[in-house]
Amino acid sequence: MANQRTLSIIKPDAVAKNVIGEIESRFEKGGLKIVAAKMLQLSDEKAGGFYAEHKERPFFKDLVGFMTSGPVIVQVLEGEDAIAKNRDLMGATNPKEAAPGTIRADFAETIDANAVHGSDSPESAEREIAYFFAADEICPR
Ligand code: RTP
Ligand code: MG
Repeated sequence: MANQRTLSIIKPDAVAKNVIGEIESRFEKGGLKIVAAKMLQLSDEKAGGFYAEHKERPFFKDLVGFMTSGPVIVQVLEGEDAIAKNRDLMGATNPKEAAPGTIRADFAETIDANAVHGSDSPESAEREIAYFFAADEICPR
């Protein structure tokens, strides 16, 4: 599998818990490089647009409410098979089902506040990276 990029978000619960560094360390030790990053307070509009695929789901309103409840880190991770690798490091959506040693198992308690986001396909990675970053804000290295 070739070098890939994926969009990662450290969600408000993890930022509030002050575990940004510990989560970044998982990515770096897992072989992913941070090639772009910024801290943002998302608006309802920005968070809703990001999760547009879930617009009709019953949890959409709570999801937007949670994602705007405090600052997030949005970032681009790069590496071999980065999309799948990131999701492996994150663990299952529901932290109660996440494998031991994954970010969600170690830093999250509920499916609503589950510490991190990661793109789920090359198509969503491309859309999500462009949603938050201009080309000149990404620094391959
Ligand atoms: P994410 O998009 O945040 O990386 O999470 P994911 O791919 O593992 O899960 P996804 O199906 O895309 O859902 C997005 C977020 O919505 C919340 N969710 N709640 N109550 C529920 O049944 C439910 N299902 C999903 C989660 O916070 C999930 O991260
Ligand atoms: Mg998802």
